[in-house]
Amino acid sequence: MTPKQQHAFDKSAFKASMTQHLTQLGRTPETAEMRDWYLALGRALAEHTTSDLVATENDLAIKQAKSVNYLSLEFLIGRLTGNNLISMGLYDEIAAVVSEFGFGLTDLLEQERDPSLGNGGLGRLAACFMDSLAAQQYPAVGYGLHYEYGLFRQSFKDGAQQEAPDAWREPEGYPWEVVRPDLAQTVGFYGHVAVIEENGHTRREWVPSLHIQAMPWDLPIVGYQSNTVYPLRLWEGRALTPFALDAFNDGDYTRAQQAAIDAGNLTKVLYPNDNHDAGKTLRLMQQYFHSAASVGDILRRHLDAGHPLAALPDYETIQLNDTHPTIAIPELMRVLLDEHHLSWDDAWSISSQTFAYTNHTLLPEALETWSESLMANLLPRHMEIIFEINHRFLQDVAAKWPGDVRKQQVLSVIDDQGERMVRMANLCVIGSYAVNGVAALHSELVKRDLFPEFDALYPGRIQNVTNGITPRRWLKFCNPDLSALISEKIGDQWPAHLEQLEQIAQYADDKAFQKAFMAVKKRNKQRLADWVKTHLDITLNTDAIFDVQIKRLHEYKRQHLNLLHVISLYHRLIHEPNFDMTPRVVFFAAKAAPGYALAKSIIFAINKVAETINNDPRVGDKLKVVFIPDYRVSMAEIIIPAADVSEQISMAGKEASGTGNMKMALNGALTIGTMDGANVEIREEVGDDNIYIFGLDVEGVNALREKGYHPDHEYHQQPLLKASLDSLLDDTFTPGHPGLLRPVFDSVMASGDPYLCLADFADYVRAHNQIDSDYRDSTLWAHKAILNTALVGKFSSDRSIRDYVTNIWQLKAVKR
Ligand code: OAK
Repeated sequence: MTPKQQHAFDKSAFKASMTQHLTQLGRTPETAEMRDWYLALGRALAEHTTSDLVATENDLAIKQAKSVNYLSLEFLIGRLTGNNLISMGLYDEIAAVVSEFGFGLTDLLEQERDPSLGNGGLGRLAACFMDSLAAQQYPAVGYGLHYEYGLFRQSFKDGAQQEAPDAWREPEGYPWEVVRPDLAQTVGFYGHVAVIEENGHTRREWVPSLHIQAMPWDLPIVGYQSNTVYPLRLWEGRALTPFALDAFNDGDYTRAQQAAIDAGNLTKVLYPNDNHDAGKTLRLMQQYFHSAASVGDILRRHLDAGHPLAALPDYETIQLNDTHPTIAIPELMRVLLDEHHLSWDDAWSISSQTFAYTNHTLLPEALETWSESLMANLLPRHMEIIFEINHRFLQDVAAKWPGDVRKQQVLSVIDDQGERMVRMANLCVIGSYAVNGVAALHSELVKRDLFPEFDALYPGRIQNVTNGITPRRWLKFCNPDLSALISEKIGDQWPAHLEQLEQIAQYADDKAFQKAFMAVKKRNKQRLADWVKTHLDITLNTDAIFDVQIKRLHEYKRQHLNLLHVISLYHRLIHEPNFDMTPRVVFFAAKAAPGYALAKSIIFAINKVAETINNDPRVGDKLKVVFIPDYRVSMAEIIIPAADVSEQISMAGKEASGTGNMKMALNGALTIGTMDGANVEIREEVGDDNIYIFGLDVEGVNALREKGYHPDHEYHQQPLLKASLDSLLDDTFTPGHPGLLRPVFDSVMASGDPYLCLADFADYVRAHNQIDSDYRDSTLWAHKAILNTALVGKFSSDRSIRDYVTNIWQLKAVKR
């Protein structure tokens, strides 16, 4: 318990509360199982966070302050119990309570299912940002969706990915969430626009033909060592009436329940696409539902606090996490125009000073567009408003560049080459007071390649905020031994001031510290090896290099380049009698979107290669390949502290930032990476000697494309590459079934190798050889690993949030 906290921890009261919650679950301490104890613990703790949440919400100082509203279709929060215990400063106290009941706290925490309410980077970033907002007490509300099923659970059948639904909530409900029926909203869809004549004026009003209730569920975001608790407010779709009474009375039970079935489907499941736009109607319905409910709640809070509408930008800012919540812009305009009867200019002035937009990708296939006819049907009034925004905007463009039709075409919200489409990113840039990329390089490319005309039209609007990660979850909680070692040296304030880690650098050559640091790494590797033994029955050598690539499976992230390196090592072990290598375990963990065929082929190939290598007695324990199924936050918490090498090998220009790169460096892993995303800034921080950079940079990629790239030249010129690729065609890895891995071969040969794996292969192998030799010098390696932990303080999400606060949001902290 920290001095900052108001209430002292009352152990016997807490034990009584847990027992009481067991009773509510229909159990006694004698009959309760581990899961019941976990639920009782969560519920007993949630009593405290809920009361702090309500107190924070009603705090007058917060109502009078400016807040950020973080709108995101994804919040990949991970398990809450352990993390909240850390933030509440109750970890040790609760461990003692739980042990008096006869359990270990870590075992109990293992009972929690991850709330996997996101796909990958963008969703996890939103979770880190909520943690940092609360830690630094910048007033904030997170708005998301209450998916009944999160990201699918992954398993493998004969090496191929299988998907199963992720029912993250226990039948008894998730212990940390609180439903807030008093704050429910109603959201309309479809219908028509009525033209109303009123004392000589005409006005337009949307008459939806379908209404769905948005029921908010609040999850507590607990400030580190404070009693500030902000809500992560997740909207659930519900029918306004449970059934149609007329149909019910007619005996047509199916029709009677249709509304409930439709409403329940709205937030049934998270779309499993990462960096890819699928364009499904139900997805647009989710987006609008999320935006409308959130905008409604923001306005309610603003007006309830007694502030005038015109002052909205002084009290509320709305951050759009990529373009997924863009429809909030025309929604706010609609409410201001049609419900509050503001003039266009007044409404636009408010709206365009309220929204800000973060871009998370340059990949063309991820840039959202919606068919104009689909949108006009689902949201007729919003489509009118978008036309009006665009009409006025194109007048500005014409004024700036008279007669320049091309500028009009690329900047317009409507793409009219082919089926007319609404470009959500253009709408975002036009409707926001700030736009940002997520790493220095990425932000430059947003300006130079994605939005050069917007950058010319609105100088200064496009900015950079480099991503970050929360040090509470990604060091203090997941790596308790390293945390204790650090605190011994520099005190225990670093989780809130990560730049203090720099003081560790002075111990990089201290023999005793090196020994302690590497002993921690070894224990973390053992913990992972034990997990692998238990769950996958593979025995690992913890003296081997633990070489880790964990992230969504995507062609641009180049897991198949890593695979080619693995195959090349295998090839050399088998065919070069004098080849020696430092023992290595190569870990992969990755989910592929269910509809992404090549990504699934790469997973299958990795599994087949792993099977062959792991069972080949000629390899011994020199090389093992482990694909950890069902990658998720709680798995990352075990893998990251155990990593020696962090694979960040995307083709330059494609990975906006990456955040796994930051997590592994913080935990003392060395990066092998391209000059892409935040790798560039990690290198700046840790120095060239403590990172392994390889491959083409953005200029190199562009130059090669200019010149003409021929992957078959690489294939014919590099014997090791050729041999590695050829083994994908024969039956080396699929005995008796040659050709099963051809899709991976074809992706780099027949399909032209769009992400230049073969062009970067030789330099990648060179960098890995350097790692192999450096790792043998354990003093050298310890030195480099320590410096990684010491020098990546910049990548705390606390710093990212301060950048947003100072350069974009203009908030003041409210200390409670
Ligand atoms: C997901 C869906 C659509 C567009 C982007 C994403 C996404 O997850 N992008 C990722 O965002 C992370 C957080 O900013 C970055 O670190 C990753 O590089 C980027 O791919």
